[in-house]
Amino acid sequence: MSKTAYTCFSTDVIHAGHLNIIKEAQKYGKVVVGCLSDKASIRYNRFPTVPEKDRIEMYNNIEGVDSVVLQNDMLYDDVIEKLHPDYIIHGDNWTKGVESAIRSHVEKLVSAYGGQIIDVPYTYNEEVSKIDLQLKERLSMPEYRRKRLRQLIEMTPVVKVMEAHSGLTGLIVEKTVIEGDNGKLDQFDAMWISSLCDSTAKGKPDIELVDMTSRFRTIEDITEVTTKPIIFDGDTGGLTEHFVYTVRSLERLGVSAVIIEDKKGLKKNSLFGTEVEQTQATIEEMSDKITAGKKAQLTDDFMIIARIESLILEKGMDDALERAFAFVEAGADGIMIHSRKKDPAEIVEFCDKFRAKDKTTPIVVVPSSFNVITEDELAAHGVNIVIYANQLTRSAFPAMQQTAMDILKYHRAKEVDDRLMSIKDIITLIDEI
Ligand code: SPV
Ligand code: MG
Repeated sequence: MSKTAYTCFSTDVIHAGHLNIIKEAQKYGKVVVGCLSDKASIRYNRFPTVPEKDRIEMYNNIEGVDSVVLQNDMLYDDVIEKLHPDYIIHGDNWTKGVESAIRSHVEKLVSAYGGQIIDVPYTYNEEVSKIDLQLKERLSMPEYRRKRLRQLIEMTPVVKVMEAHSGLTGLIVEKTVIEGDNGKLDQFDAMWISSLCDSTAKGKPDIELVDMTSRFRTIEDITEVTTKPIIFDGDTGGLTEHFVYTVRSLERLGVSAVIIEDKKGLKKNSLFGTEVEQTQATIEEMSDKITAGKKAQLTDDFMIIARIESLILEKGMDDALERAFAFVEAGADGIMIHSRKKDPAEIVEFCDKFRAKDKTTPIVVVPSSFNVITEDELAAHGVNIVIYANQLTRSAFPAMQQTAMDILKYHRAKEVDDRLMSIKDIITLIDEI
C-alpha cells in the first residue's frame, strides 16, 4: 500500500515555497493537502482573504496533489486521527518561534503510530517575500479591513477586541500571539479606538473634547501599521446632522463599526455612573440618529452599533431591553450593553432576556468592571464581541509614572534600568521596510 505524505496549507496565494513542499512530499507517497479552516486560520496565522471553499479548489488544482481535506484543528489532531499519515511535510520555519509548539504536538501524535515529520528547508526568496507582503497589504486595505468584523462574527464564537490609541498600541494588538494553555496559538481579533484612551493619550478628559479630525488622525496612525479590523468609539455620535458625515468618513478609513451611546448634552465617561450628571437621549432621538446613519452609509459592510446606558444610569432592566429592541428596529447592526457593577449578573440577565427574543443581532460588552466573567461564559449567554477597552493604557501609565518618579529620586536612570526594555530592543522594535 502506498504511503501518505500530508501537508497543511493556510495560504491565499500559492508560491514557489508551496510548490517545493509538494515536490518534496511526492518523494514520500500520495500527497494529501490539508486546508486549514477559516476558523483555525484566524487564530493561527493571518485572516483568509480567499474563502475556505475556494482555497480547497485552489489547492486541488496544484499539480502533484492527490487530494485535499479540511483541517479544522490548528494542532492537527483531527486529520492525524483520521488519516494517520506516514509523513507530515512542513517548512522548517516551524522548528523555531511560536509555531514550534505545534511541531512538538504533531511529533508526539505521529510518533505514537510510527509516523514521521519531514522538515523541508523554507524557501526564502524575493518573490516569496513579496507575495507575503502583498497579502499583508491586501488585509490593510479599507475594503478588506472593513468587512472583516462581520466575517469574524460569523466565524468565531466570540470576537476578542483590545483597545488601541496609537501606532504602537495598534502594533501590540496586531502582533501579540501567545501559546494558550491548550497549546493553541491565540491572538486578538480586532481593535477598539476608545474615546477614553484616545483622549487620555492626548492629555484631555473624555468629554467629546477631542474633535473628530483628531480622532480620525488616530485611526490613520493605526491603519498605517496594522491589518486588524477597527471598532470606533463614537461617543454620542454628536448631532445627527454631523453623525452622517462621520459614518461616511469612517467607512472611507476602513473602519468596520462605530458604537454610539444613547446620551446627549455634555457626555462624561460611563464609568462615573450617576456620580456626575449625564442625560440619556430619548428612544426617538437615538433611533432617529441610528436610522440617519444607516441611510448615509455607502457600503454593506459597515456596522452601526447602539450602546445602551440604562444600567449605568440606573434606569432598570426593562428600560434597557425596551431600548435594545427599539434600536434594532431603527436599524442598529448590534447592541452594546454596558454596566459598571463588579458582578456580571445584570449583564447576563440582559443578554438572556434579549436573546430570548432576538437570536441574531450581535451583542457587545465591555467587561472593565465585571471582569471576573470569561469570554466563553459571556459567549454562552449570547455575547458576540468582548472589548477590553482600556487595559493597555491603564498598565502603561503607572509603569511610566513610577519610572519618572524614580529617576527624580535617584538623579540617574541606573536604578530603573532593570525594568526597561533594552536599548537594542527599542531601536529594533519597529521594522524598516
Ligand atoms: C471607552 O473606552 O471610551 C468607553 C468604554 O466608552 S467605557 O470607558 O467603559 O465607558
Ligand atoms: Mg468612550
